[in-house]
Amino acid sequence: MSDQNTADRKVDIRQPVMSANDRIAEANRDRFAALGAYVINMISSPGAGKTTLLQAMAERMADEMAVIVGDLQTRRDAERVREKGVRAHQIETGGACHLDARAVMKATGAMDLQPGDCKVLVVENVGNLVCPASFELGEHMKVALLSLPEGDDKVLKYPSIFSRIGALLITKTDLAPHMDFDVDRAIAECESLNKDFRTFQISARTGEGVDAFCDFLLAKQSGLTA
Ligand SMILES: Nc1nc2c(ncn2[C@@H]2O[C@H](COP(=O)(O)OP(=O)(O)OP(=O)(O)O)[C@@H](O)[C@H]2O)c(=O)[nH]1
Ligand SMILES: [Mg+2]
Repeated sequence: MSDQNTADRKVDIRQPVMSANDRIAEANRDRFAALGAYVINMISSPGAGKTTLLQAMAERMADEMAVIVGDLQTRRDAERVREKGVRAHQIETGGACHLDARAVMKATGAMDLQPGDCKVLVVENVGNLVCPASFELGEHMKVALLSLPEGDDKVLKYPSIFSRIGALLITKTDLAPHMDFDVDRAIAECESLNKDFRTFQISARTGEGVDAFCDFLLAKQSGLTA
């Protein structure tokens, strides 16, 4: 079979699947608006420090936040967040490498969140820099973490997520003396993809940048009702 014939026979099944997801994401958006919560979709490679940052955020705003966390298996991350006094729901995807809008809809139902229960709802996505970028959950903003041990060259290697984010969190900054991560390079490469994002340099270990990020999210939530 010629290449041309093979190309003619390809069926693009991605489009309808994405549309179904987008429809549910739209319903989530309505739900989040009714709750009055600012919702972020937190995305990074495995181990960049998402859950540790949520634990550090809980020290500042436990009563103002709620968390939905996705992993392939185990309830460990939700337990870690709950130990800090934050309402948290774990989604075990059973193998899927990303969360989709339906899973988040079911999770918000299971949590029975009511208007005013939280100002900020964080969805910690499955650790993966690729697949979560393509699935809208109904969030207000995608936030990506890039930790120093991963290297400063990752933004252009994984452009789909970094072109869609509203905040870039450069994490584990306490490790800077041991790493040759060029922060300016990572930011400049992100600016080449995306003209509208804020950068935060964060160490959940020392607390650097955590207050600033919490304040940023709370200001976003205030803006919802302003
Ligand atoms: N030095 C240092 N280590 C950190 C920091 N934040 C997280 N870590 C460590 O990094 C490892 C992974 O952190 P997690 O918070 O579990 O990362 P995650 O992104 O939630 O991981 P997944 O949910 O598995 O994708 C843990 O051993 C943390 O203690 C930080 O600010 N500084
Ligand atoms: Mg985690």
